[in-house]
Amino acid sequence: KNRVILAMDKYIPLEILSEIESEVYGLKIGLPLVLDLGLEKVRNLVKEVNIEEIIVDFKLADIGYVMKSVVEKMLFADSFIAHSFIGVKGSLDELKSYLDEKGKGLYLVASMSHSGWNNSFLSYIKEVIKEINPKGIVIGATKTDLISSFKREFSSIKIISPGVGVQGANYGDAICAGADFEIIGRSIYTAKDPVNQLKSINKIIEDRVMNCKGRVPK
Ligand code: BMP
Repeated sequence: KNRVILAMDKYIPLEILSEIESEVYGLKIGLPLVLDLGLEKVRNLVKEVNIEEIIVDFKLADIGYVMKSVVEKMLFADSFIAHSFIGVKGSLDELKSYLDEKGKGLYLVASMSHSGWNNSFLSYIKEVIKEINPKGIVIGATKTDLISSFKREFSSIKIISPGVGVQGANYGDAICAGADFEIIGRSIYTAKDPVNQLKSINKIIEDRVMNCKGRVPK
């Protein structure tokens, strides 16, 4: 089972992407990529690849109307990431019902990977997540305890986890703690040979998961 979501914040040529597609679960499209290539080229690139889930990550944080105006231009994706601190009424509620209507998924940011993220809003963020009931949440791989506690509290919500590799978390840590997928960007796309790099990462994760099984919270 593929456990990696490739964070594409920089352009990766189609020849490489087509070798990568069978090795990843998902592709996360970042704002830098869209600003570099333009929307049309991103749309065409996505059309050419065969990857289970295409996630657009602009970390939306706005009123409902504006967030809808963004996602309606990107309905080639399967799902979208938004912040949760923006709250429900007039914002996430409108985005969620729009995405539901279009058959698209929503991920909410629960806790970011960088050291300066302030977890004092965590109980509020949990309230928002409960109310919105998104397809998934984003929790930094650098915070494995939080991953486990969210997994226990929100067992049906998928956890995707960035911060692996360049940002310091070890491959497989987040999954052992209960995450469903690890989001990995620079460690793959800046590698000399991204395809083989990804294959070795997958192997490390697989070995790690074998050894942590049983301890992965259900
Ligand atoms: P990298 O593996 O190159 O560090 O990339 C991590 C990816 O995950 C980036 O696309 C970034 O936007 C995203 N991300 C993160 O690093 N921390 C978070 O808390 C949330 C994120 O979405």
